[in-house]
Amino acid sequence: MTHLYKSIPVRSSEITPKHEYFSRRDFIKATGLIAGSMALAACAPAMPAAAAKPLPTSDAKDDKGDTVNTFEDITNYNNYYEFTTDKQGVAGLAKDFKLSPWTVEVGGLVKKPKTFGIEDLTKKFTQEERIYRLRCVEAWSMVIPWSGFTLASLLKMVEPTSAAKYVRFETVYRPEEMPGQKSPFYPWPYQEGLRLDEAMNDLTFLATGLYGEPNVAQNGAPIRLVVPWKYGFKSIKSIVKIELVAKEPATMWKSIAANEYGFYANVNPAVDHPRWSQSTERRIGEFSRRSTLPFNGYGEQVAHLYKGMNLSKNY
Ligand SMILES: Nc1nc2c(c(=O)[nH]1)N[C@H]1C(S)=C(S)[C@@H](COP(=O)(O)O)O[C@H]1N2
Ligand SMILES: [Mo]
Repeated sequence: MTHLYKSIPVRSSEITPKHEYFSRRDFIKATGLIAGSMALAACAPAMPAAAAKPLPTSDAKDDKGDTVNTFEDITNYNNYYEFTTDKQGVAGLAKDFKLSPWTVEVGGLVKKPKTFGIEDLTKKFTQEERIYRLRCVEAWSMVIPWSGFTLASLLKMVEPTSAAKYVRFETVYRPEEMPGQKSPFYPWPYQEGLRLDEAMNDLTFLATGLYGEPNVAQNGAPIRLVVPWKYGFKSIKSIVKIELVAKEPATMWKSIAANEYGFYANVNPAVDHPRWSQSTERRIGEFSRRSTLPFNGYGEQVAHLYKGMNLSKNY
């Protein structure tokens, strides 16, 4: 059968570095708060309850001094194709997504395979906050305050065997709750992967919380991966399965378009996407574009993982 799969539909406004261009959201902000909330009330889905509470982390900064994005931006501008390809439509469609009961099966090449209930994961592992930049391959970015725990702490518990070289992740498959999964254009379920040393790096995080509260469905609740030095599509949402494997696993976007979305997908301003430049990005909430940093600004922690690899190649 021939591939029906579509590639990421990117509006030219997302990728053209034009200072005159304002997204609808920037425009709402620029025209003021009252007009903004009216416009949102008229056409945006209801906000989750957490938005009504005071948000203690709203002026927190990342390691570069960049302020976190608002809870509203983070939870209303999402890529989550299981629901829809419309970033501003995910929140509404994800409202009734069932977050419990939830289990994560961890197995494959490990000595102690185990299926964890989500409560085990949020209680048995020390939860910490990590403020990370998220750089989407479509050239927009945000700063997001997650909470959760390192993937390394989970992997250590199941004891990978010496044959384990990669980690494979799988998103839940529930087409009755996720209308996008009825689309024949994508090879569901969404799957992703990391090399074992990438998975064990201290930056690699399993997020269960956002803005000091439990995470919300549109951002990948109840548990999602966050790999901040890679393009956002590596950070797979709503995980039900983690498998240690010997060979590089198939990943969703690579299986759709290997020339556009590689397995490694490290943020690299020097390697353009075949259809657009990766040298700059639009930080959601800002008016002008900013330069994209190698490894999304995390090179000190991770560049050593790629010694000897040709980084000018799009892997
Ligand atoms: N299961 C699943 N995970 C996913 C996606 C998706 O469509 N499905 N989109 C990815 C992409 S392209 C990005 S940029 C981030 C967006 O995360 P956010 O909505 O929490 O900002 O999630 C990633 N994880
Ligand atoms: Mo993305």
